[in-house]
Amino acid sequence: MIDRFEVIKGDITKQNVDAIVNAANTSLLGGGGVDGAIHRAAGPELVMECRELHGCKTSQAKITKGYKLSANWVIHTVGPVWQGGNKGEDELLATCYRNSLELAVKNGVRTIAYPSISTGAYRFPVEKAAMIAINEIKRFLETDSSIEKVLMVCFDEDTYRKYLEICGSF
Ligand code: AR6
Repeated sequence: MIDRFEVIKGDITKQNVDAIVNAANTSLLGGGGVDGAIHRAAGPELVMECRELHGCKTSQAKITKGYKLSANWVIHTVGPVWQGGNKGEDELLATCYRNSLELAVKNGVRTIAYPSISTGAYRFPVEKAAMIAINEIKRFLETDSSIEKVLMVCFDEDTYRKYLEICGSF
């Protein structure tokens, strides 16, 4: 199972995988951070398809094509905004990972890359988010045999180190 999950440092838009996950907002119409980078790399057709989806609730996931990306699919999920930890943030974040993985499997995705959902503009503490992300992905891989590879793509050094550290402790 361990070889089916890997933490790397890099740019998610450059990954050669079947699907990349977007840390979107409820409008699904784009934004800053990884969302902005994915929309820029995919081209304007992505937002056109997103408009047809009429938004997405926090912790839910929706799928579109990848357009100019090397990935065939973009799975958009909306992480929780960190509000101190007593507003169900942990469970909402865990549900993002579960829902996006389920949607991936339904669409025949075998390789998938994740950004660190909610730890940028949404201010979720990175160590806590890493625990939740890695726990959910590993639990999913234990019961699923169709996903061949899950990459956790960390953009900055600090996030990368924290995910590596948490991954090593599992
Ligand atoms: N590849 C991988 N990770 C990236 C990239 C990239 N190209 N660019 C940034 N990151 P954020 P959130 C990292 O703020 O906290 C948007 O405006 C970034 O360093 O993108 O879920 C949406 O529209 C951080 O570690 O997402 C929403 O409004 C991680 O991705 C809101 O931000 C997540 O940071 C969502 O906030």
